[in-house]
Amino acid sequence: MATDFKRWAKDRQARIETFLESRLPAVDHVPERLHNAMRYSVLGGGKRVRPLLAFAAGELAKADTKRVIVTAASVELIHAYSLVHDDMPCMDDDVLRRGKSTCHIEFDEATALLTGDSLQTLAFELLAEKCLADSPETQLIMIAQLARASGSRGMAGGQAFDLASVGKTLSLPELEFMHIHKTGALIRAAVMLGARCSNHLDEAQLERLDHFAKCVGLAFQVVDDLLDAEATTETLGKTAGKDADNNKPTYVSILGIGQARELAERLQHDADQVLDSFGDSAIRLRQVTDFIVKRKF
Ligand code: GRG
Repeated sequence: MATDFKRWAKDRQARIETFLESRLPAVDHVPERLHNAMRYSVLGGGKRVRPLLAFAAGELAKADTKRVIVTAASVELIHAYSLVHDDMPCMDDDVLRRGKSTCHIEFDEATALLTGDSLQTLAFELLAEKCLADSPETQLIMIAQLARASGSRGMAGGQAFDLASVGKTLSLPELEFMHIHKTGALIRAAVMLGARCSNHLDEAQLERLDHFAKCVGLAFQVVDDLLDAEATTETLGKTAGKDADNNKPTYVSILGIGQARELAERLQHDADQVLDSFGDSAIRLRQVTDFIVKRKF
């Protein structure tokens, strides 16, 4: 089964890469430097966790794969934009991402800013393409869901909370609030958008899926904190140990390694339990969750 998942994930990662490759503007289109930076920041790296979740949710909902690819790519473009901006000197000020120089180091700050902006708008250009759902109304819901997940009541809001919390002591509920927004909102959008590519699931099922996605979003962040504390820069492809260096509150700083690991496992258990009612059709979602919790990078 593990090999089967590896093959499935590799296939979906390759498909998303090919699709993104085909939709990112070519480097010989003006402005060449910006297009080059966009392709540099998106292609050839990253685990593609959000697209994998969208594919897995799409399979649960028996959605047309062609629709899911476009939808998954739109979520990945938002993610890539957030990484480019997060790495800039005005935010996390990092030099390494996905095993190579960050965008503002490879290009320059202004180009990095425009790269993030352009990836964000390209995401919505894709999500507005014809017939990604069974009805235009559902597709509008999907567009609104991605917008909300990315903005001040989602990822950008979580980032603002994060920037304001450096050097402070946060309670566990405050830390959870921050991560539900900063990381969780986009992970939740990936799952829900993948599922909405068909109208196979009813509202009660969508609600259960949303609950699942919330658990996975938090589990993702707990593991991210553990990896920041335990893994090396070489394995991660980004600077390790930054949270402690920057005096950032994390699950590890609040709970310690052991309890943070237990929390990740408990969240995986909760996520799996929510999927019980879907039976075998949720197998890929279970496997992607397992990958998220057990990953080493
Ligand atoms: C700049 C609006 C704005 C938001 C930034 C997501 C984010 C908010 C910042 C990224 C900083 C960070 C390390 C967050 C922790 C979780 C996270 C998003 C890790 C990176 O995601 P992965 O592991 O990365 O999925 P890959 O490279 O595999 O795609």
